[in-house]
Amino acid sequence: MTEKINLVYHGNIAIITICNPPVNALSVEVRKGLLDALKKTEKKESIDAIILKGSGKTFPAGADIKEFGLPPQKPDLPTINDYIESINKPVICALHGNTLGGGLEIALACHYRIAHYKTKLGLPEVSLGLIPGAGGTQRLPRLIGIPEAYKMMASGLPINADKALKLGLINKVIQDIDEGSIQFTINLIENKEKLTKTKDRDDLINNVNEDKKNIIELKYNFKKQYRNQLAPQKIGDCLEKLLHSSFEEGQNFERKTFFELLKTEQSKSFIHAFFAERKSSKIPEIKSAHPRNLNTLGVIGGGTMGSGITIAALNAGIPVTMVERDQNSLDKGIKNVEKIYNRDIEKGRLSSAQVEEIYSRFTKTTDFEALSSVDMVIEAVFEEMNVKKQVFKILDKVLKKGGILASNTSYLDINELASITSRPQDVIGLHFFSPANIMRLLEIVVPSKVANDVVATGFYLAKLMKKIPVRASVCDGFIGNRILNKYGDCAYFMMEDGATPYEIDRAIFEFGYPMGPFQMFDLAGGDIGWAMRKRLEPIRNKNNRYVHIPDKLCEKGWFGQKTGRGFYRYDKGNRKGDEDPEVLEIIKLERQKKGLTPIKFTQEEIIKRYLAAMINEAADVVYEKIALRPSDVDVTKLYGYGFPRYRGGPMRYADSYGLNNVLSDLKRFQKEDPLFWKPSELIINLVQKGDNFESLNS
Ligand code: 3H9
Repeated sequence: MTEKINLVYHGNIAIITICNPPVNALSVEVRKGLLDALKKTEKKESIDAIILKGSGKTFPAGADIKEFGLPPQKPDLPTINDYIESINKPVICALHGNTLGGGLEIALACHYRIAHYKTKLGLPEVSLGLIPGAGGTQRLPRLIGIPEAYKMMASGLPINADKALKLGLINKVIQDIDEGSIQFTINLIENKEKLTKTKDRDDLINNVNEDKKNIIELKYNFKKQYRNQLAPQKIGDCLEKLLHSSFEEGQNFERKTFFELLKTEQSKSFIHAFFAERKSSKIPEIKSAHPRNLNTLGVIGGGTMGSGITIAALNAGIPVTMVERDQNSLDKGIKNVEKIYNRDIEKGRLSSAQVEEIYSRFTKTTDFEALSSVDMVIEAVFEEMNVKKQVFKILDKVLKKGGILASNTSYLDINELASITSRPQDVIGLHFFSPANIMRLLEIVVPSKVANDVVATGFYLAKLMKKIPVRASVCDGFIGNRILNKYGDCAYFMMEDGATPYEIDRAIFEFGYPMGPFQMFDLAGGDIGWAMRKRLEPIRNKNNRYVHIPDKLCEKGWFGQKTGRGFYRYDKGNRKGDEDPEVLEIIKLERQKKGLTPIKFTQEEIIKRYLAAMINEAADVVYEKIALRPSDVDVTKLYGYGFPRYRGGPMRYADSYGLNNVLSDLKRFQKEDPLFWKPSELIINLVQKGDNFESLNS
């Protein structure tokens, strides 16, 4: 056999194992080898049954995504699946690990499916902007019924082995893949079980009217839930086809739809995001260094960030010592942590015993000396340089040699913080996003003097916490907030120039964001931006345009949701917010003060400006090497700022929109405000060379 396929015989049973680490993706060599092995074993008279398995960690986790976009190569997966199904000997697949996508589609075509009790089974193609393309939409409903199959495929979320058994997706859950599959197969042979082909089953799809109704209803729900996304709707189309066609016609329709989707910008953007988030942890520092020990963690501060970081670390199995300056603040911090765990218990996500076990690793104190032996301390105190410096001075004294001092600052200069310690090589920025126990992005900010193994430890911490790390160099706001400031300003300018905050929010929501910038400012709290603007006031370039409207709202104490008023009114706990005529009045007055005649902005124009501001600043962030590569900016914006994943991130969006188009938009806007809209050198250079951001990702 090829090196990707291993074929051995166990008496009258053939065992075919797919060996394509790390996830046994179904590349062309795997497909060729698999088909050869199947043909060989089918012909062999001494063989009564065939077991299909995956080596290492998993049964195949899907098609080889790297092959998407290349000319298709034979044999294709549907052909293999049809072949498996047609074999007149039982084909049993023994599943384990992540049996996903094309991997699960192979399983669906087998005559029997048994799974190790820890197996995850799913059809996650929607997360690549695709639909299952090897019979999944036609076979899965025949095994578990249309509503369950549609939910599974539209969400893309895997289910566990027990649920799969309950749904009828698998025949048995086993404890040991090798022994269990052989025993199961011996029993089958002895009992001379009749073969059932999935494609011939119709017992769960014979209620056409009821199923039609279900599909229409689910399609409608998924349209809202997966706003603007093509694939969940297309799965519905395939299910409708299934109701009125033969298996073969249904499968052909599915295949055609799969290839149509593969050509879309949505699918290309999703696939870009998949690889971008895996690339972000490939950084130069890690090549030459190993992480330091990370067995214990200190967290300073029990506010929203400190308690979130504490929970993220405890959940990752790391013992945490939380330090606060006095007992009162410490009690609040403990309450913040307990509130989250109590909710986990209430919702059944964790048992009381599990939470007790977690608490046994949680130490709370007001004594900084308690940090003397921890491996890393993350400070999450008030966002003010002097406060942080005081904390770092204490840490410098208290922390053991080789201990790591991390700051959770979201803007401040970590080089400056490092410089007041005697050990700048041990100082790093770990910028968590709120709520830190939920948000997956972690910006790892690399100051100039930090040691490589400290950076490696930051990435290791991210891995333990199951976060998506992005490396950033030091600048005001790092990658994410620096870019946010720019398009935040752009939103303010459009507001002052004539658009209402509500029109801007609607346009950005339509683009695919979960909310617009003004809703986001209200959610985050206007006071935070206000404090930052005041901090930057002395060094602000007075030639830059400045919009006073947000300050006017803050002066009234309108900080957003938490005060019941911001750009919106949140009366009687209404969290969605109502448009506020008084805000519009304030805007009008400010315009009058500046002698501005309001301009009408179309939705398209709002999006163009907002995105151009974002892309231009992001290009500078790459040009100045604050981000290692454009795809790291995409990951930051996707995971920390709600950029719609089906658009792949701002840099991927810029490539699909055309960098020359971005540049001409910038030049048009530049006529109004040459400073703000000055095109990034990087964009100019790339357009001159006919290149795009993607060319800088490798
Ligand atoms: C499909 O099947 C279409 C069919 O319906 C129809 C076909 C006709 N291909 O994530 P990890 C790489 S669509 C190629 O860090 P984990 C990944 O890039 C597919 N490469 O591991 C990484 O490479 P590197 C449907 C893949 O343990 C390395 O493997 N399936 C693929 O954290 C390790 O990955 C999916 O969408 C692939 N399919 O998570 C599943 N998968 O080391 C996609 C991974 O160079 N995969 N790689 O950075 C996953 O969700 C996760 O990888 C998995 C393991 C959960 C399996």
